[in-house]
Amino acid sequence: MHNQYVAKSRRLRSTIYSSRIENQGVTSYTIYNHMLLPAAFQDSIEETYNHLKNYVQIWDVAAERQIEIKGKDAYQLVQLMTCRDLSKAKEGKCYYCPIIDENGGMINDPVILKFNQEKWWISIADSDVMLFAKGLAIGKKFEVSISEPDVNIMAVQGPKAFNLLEKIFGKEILDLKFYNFKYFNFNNSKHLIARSGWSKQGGVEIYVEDSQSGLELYDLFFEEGKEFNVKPGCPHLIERIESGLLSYGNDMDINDNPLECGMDKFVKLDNDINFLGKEKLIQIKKSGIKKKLMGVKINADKINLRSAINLTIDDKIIGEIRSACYSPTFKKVIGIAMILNPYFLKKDQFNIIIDNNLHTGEICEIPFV
Ligand code: THG
Repeated sequence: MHNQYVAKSRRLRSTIYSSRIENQGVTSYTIYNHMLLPAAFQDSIEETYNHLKNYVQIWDVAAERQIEIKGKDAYQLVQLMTCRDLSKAKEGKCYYCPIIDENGGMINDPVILKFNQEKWWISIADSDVMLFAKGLAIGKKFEVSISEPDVNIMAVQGPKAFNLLEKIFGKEILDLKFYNFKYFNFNNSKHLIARSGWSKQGGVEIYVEDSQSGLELYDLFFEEGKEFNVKPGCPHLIERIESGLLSYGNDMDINDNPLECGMDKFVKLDNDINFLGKEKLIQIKKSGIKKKLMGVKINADKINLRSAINLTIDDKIIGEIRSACYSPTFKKVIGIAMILNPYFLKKDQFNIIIDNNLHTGEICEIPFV
């Protein structure tokens, strides 16, 4: 088998960090929001897994693009798109929110930042939320402006993240609470920093608006981080599956609703907020969901998913596995699977064929650890 290359172009946007991570040995990219998102560096997947769980990594996650909603009707538009109740959202806080269509189908699962009632950022997963937002705003004649500002997020993730951050931003950074954000000074520039990130190893995300200052900060992290064994990294397949962080387009898409995705705590149906698909979700909740995202553990030592694989019991399909990896912690393959009713209620053994070989597995809860 040969490796294929993705031909870069203006359409597959580079980030402000691309030339740096290419010097630092990035070996593969995926495309996310029409932008390069690093997927691997030279070390093996198990080496980078151990490194992320013990030290600190700097990630180019600029592909987590911001959709800015500004203006008199900004709150109304943001609330119209999500089933999470944002009516009492606080300034300076982040909210993980399902964005859904008129059928309750998942459009995206962004982190939403509230600056104030008239300014929000939607930090999107991989789908064109700006177009969806523009369509709704035009149809509803909302007084808003919708844009994608050139914000390039750099994540600092890992158990040593705050040792490194404290060296640069001082003790004040230690007071930042989970899913809160604040501006911090660096040289003569201000950077929005949120305590968040697509791993469960701790850390922050820096929403870089001043790219020159952001690149100076990037370089300084590697200089000051030597004593903490800092390395460049990227969202990690094994760590994110073990932690139960969902990946839009892989684990769920427009054919799945947030109740099927286990997002019940982000679905508000019993007050008077107004969002698309509310009636539909009320109906679905009443009649009960027909499938649900669950964890699976498979007695195998290798898997490389490119598309979903069916899971069966006595040759009957009980669901499909949508993301998977070999877990060094569980010493078997683990994955995220959409399991049909009633099988998600029972934890029966199932069969799966991987590369023409039959394996057995079991259904479990998410997160795994
Ligand atoms: N950070 C930022 N933007 C993002 C992501 C991010 N945009 C794209 C993508 N990731 C969106 N998807 C997710 C999926 C899971 C989480 C965040 C974004 C996540 N969930 C936490 C959890 O499940 O514990 C927290 C949820 C909560 O309790 O509020 O972190 O990573 N800026």
